[in-house]
Amino acid sequence: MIARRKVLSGGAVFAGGAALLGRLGSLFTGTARAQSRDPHGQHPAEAAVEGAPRPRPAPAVKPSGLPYTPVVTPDGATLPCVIKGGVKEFHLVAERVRQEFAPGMTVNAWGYNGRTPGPTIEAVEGDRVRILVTNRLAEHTTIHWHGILLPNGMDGVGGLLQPHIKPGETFAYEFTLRQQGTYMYHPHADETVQMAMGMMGFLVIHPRNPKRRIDRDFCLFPHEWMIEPGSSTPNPNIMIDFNIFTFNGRAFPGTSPLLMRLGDRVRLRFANVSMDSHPLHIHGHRMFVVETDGGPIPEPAWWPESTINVPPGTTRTMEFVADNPGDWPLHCHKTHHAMNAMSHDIPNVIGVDQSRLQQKLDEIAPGSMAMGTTGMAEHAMHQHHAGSLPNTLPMMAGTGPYGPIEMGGMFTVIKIRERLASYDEDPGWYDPPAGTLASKVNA
Ligand SMILES: [Cu+2]
Repeated sequence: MIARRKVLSGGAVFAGGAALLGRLGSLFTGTARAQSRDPHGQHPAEAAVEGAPRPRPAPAVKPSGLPYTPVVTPDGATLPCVIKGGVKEFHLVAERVRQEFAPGMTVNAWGYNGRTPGPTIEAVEGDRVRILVTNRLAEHTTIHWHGILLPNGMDGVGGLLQPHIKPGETFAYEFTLRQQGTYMYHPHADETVQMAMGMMGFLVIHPRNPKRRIDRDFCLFPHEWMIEPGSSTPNPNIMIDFNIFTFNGRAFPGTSPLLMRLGDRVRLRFANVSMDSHPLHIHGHRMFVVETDGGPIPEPAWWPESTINVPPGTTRTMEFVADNPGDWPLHCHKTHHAMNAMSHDIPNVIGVDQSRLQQKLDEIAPGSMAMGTTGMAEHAMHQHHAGSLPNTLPMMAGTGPYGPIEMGGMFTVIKIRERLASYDEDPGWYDPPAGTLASKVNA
């Protein structure tokens, strides 16, 4: 029964839950892309620490003199700035974007500077920042600086606090960053549509006097979309029934792995402007909640978790020590959020004898298969029967060293290695030491 997914309900579903494999859309067995698109890959500060022995002491200032480790937005980018008269000036351009969520699916989204989420703005506590916002959308917009303590007139609420930024106009926002932590920017004009279409981004403020060293600092923006299979434009009118889930505008197996060296102290920053909470789960480690969008949490009050819920309209910052080598999943624990195109209004055939249905199918539609009697794993087994339905992603995707991974959506892999040539070079799959791999026994 492939019909669990709306992708197949568009004509390919048979009563009882069988579907034509030949109609399966955009199936593929590819693994996560081998190459990270880490925008800081060539950053001198990162290069300076390569080859350093692990674990290392934790000096607050890096050898390069940079007082912080630059954030990495996997599959995304960091917004450059120019310094004018002591003010860090950034330029955001609100615009429509065409973005590939994974091979086989490209989306007509809205975002900033050619991507969704928009590029990460990175600054230091105490900085004076000026952010120019040019509107290249066909309707007006504004930007709200979520969580930032600033003058009322810079808060970006269209109509209430400022005139809207009309198409073609540029507005300047300017304020001093009096805090540190993980914040975000998003429109406060036609909010439902503009955020559902992908308009959001991180605003990261590093502490002026960091208390501890961070080796890897990642920003991941979970988001959810309703994009009818075969179409390309997200439907902003949906409130609960989303079918595509992304980290930084990529859906597994399109998400780039997060690479770390054994012993790295890692920060993961999450932000959420979607309609749902996302309980983000890490394997093989525990992480501590160290910040919310209200600011840093005093260290004695940090609490350990393996799953941290990120409710709508919040940020959460976690830290952990990558002390366990391997390939560790990081994913939303709402199971439907760690899959691709799904539907929720199809018959349940688990335990149903479909043998007679299969006979009928063989007569009228040779090559089709009744599936779902024993569960859904068959879907992943038959991913390779790529079909004709364009521009969507299989419910369960990805292939690992031992077979189908059977995941999608908000799913990525943290790769921790004792030796890693570079933070930008995928080391391949983990090779577990002898005696540490679950295996079949005679029982
Ligand atoms: Cu989720």
